[in-house]
Amino acid sequence: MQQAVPEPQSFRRVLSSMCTEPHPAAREAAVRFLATNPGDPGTYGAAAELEARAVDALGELAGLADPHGYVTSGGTEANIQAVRAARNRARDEWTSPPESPNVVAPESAHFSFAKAADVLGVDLLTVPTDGDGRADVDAVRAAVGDDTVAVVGVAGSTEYGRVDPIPDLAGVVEAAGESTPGGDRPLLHVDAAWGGFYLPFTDHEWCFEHAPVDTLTVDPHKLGQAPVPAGGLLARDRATLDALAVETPYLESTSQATLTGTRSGAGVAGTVAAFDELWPAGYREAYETATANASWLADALDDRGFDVVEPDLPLVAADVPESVFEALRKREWRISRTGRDELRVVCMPHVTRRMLREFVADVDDLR
Ligand code: 0PR
Repeated sequence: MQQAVPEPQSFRRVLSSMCTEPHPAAREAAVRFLATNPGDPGTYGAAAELEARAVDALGELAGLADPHGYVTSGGTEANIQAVRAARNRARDEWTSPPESPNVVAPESAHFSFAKAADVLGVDLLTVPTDGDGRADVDAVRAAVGDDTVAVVGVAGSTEYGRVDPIPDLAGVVEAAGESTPGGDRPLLHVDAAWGGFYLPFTDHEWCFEHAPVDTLTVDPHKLGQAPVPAGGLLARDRATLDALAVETPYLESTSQATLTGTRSGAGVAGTVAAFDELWPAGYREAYETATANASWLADALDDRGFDVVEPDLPLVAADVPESVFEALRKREWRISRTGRDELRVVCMPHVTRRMLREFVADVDDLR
């Protein structure tokens, strides 16, 4: 007998994911656009128009009045494309193009930059972070050289939710330009894949309006409450996107800047629907709730004698014994660990106070 497709997991005990339950309006719009491909605007005009709206929406969120970009398959593609654009612009535009291009990133950068470096034949130079897990600006400055095509700053790190000093990194990039004959400088790329939909409600200086950022990753399918797949790549200049374009001889459009060919109109439509529903009040509320939850959980774990990393964006890391961690997993808690083996809880919109109370009750039971 034929087996039906089972239900996916529920979000009831998911504390480790950077994805969440999509907003109902986003889910509905995504279903309607399932069979569309914004990569072929000549055929799927409505999806392509929605994508332009999605880019404008992300530009509004990230402080860019005239944004260029597109809806990617996720943060990985956006980061690969940002590195690729920087590499191509250096190759094609610099007075003396780099012989072996490199990218400088803090060690807190997501592993997608290792993939980007591997795929693109670019060296990835990772530099240490400061004591608080943020990019060490002096270390970045020391690593930047004549062959550096991009400097990466992280706005909401995957492990600790830390935000790098983006204006200071912009200063490093600018100074690098002043010391070359043609004024050629690395591009500054900000990875706000996760943090982007929380950061507008903080005092952090993270985006285009705070510093001369060139490109930025911000993913609707994380905190944007859009369905997977929906990432976002934004660029300040048209030329950056043009550096990614290849000719498309047999399509009605003449060139394509995206990495993948056929793309999901579902992610695009879901992005616009979620943004229309939630920007800005709904996203602000999600941020405020998550922040209160993160601080409640941090206090609860601290009260129980665990070493807690003080949260900045709502992501809590704490030193919990291996045995407790494993026992929690056995009780179906979906939790993960940092590189230093700390328990990591990501306060996404589906993570409620009630869920965290149950979680802490289980911790009490098990320790
Ligand atoms: N940049 C940052 C800062 C990220 O945190 C991530 C993913 C990416 C880029 C890459 O984004 P995509 O995964 O969309 O390509 N961070 C999470 C991680 O690697 C992704 C994740 C999402 C993990 C859902 C688990 C999960 O259930 O941990």
